[in-house]
Amino acid sequence: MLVVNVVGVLLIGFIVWWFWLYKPAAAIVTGNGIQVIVENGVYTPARLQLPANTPVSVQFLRKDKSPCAAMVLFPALEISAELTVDKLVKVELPAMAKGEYAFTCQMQMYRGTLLVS
Ligand SMILES: [Cu+2]
Repeated sequence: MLVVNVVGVLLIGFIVWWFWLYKPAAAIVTGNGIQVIVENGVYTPARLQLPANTPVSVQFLRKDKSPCAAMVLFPALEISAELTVDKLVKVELPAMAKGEYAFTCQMQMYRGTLLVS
């Protein structure tokens, strides 16, 4: 019983760490844009470092067939795009002020962040 509880606590800890605390290094986006793979519940890369006040394009390649991955939303920018499996979908991002902007699937299971600086 104790073992079960310990495993449970570790599992919860891992989930908290994975979904809220873990912050992989940001990929730097240049004028050529960047490609983001949508697979296994994660955007790769999930953190994109962008220059402020500069429009950039992000190409999404969806490899996940589940309907969860079908949309990508940038709520703060009022941008959304439908993603087709195995097809590159280009999303043009406008010039943005400095700050952090989230992008997610429609259920917010896939999560990414734009770091504009
Ligand atoms: Cu989803």
